[in-house]
Amino acid sequence: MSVPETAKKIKSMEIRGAGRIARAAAEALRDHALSLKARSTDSFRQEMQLAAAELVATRPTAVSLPNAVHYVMAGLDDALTADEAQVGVVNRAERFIQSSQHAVEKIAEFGARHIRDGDVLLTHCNSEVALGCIIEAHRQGKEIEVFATEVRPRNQGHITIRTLNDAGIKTNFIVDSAVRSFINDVDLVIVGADAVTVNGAVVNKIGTSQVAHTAAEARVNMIVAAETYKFAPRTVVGELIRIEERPPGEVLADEIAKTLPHVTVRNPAFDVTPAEYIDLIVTEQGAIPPQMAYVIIREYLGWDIAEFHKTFDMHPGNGE
Ligand code: RUB
Repeated sequence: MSVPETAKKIKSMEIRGAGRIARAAAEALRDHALSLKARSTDSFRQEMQLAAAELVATRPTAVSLPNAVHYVMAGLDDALTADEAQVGVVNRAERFIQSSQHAVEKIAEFGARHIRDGDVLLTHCNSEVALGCIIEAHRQGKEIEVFATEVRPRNQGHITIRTLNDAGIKTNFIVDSAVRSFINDVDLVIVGADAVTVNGAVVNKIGTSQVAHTAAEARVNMIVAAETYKFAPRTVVGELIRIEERPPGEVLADEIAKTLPHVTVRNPAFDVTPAEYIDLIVTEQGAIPPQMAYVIIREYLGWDIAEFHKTFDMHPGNGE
């Protein structure tokens, strides 16, 4: 798919969910690299940088997107000819897509081990990796039941219940505000992530932090399923995750809003759950307590920190 087409689909949320967005961006960069007839390395690099910028600008919160783009664009490093640059980008894009798919499978395997026979689970939003864990536990023959929230305003819960239904998993569909009413029936909360910061806070769909707070108060464990490329390297140097605020019309019809001049509709798409509400983050490298997020950033995303060190002329980290 072309870069503008992919960017449009990410913006309109036809392509959504942090992992899928990252893979779609890698695919678009690969296809763009293959379509370019650049005469020089410089013009190839420029064209690729424009494409990368267009993709990164689509949605601001899921850090998997800049992480994927950064990984693929590193294929341009050290390329002496346009052909070498093209091969570098295409190879890296393929590698990213494959390792992302592998990560989703590994997390399902690891995450399923935290789900016991007879467990009642609760999930919020529509996370490919969180659902992967649930479906794997079911596939292993564990008798499980799920509470899935509606996820206002975009109703991602509808996608979740269809997936769970198709897998033959007993599911209860509830409105977001019913979480507290059912939390005492729940054994484990499992959600995905758009970003994990250096202090182990998890950025995920709006409402996740309310679910987490409710679970903590009821002494129900909460785990987060997140590939290592959801961890945000730049939070090490103080950069904050930008929370996307989407159009008010998603929450309240414009015709109604027009009649309420004193009312402002706020529509943040994500929120931040502090580390203390999270028991474990399950990555494809294994499960970690959220407080160990720095180790993942250091080990697997060191390239980004190394770049900052270069910028500030400091001693580089152990990145590629
Ligand atoms: C999706 C969302 C998901 C994470 C993780 O928000 O918050 O929980 O992206 O998903 P949106 P995955 O619908 O606004 O993109 O595990 O599939 O990467």
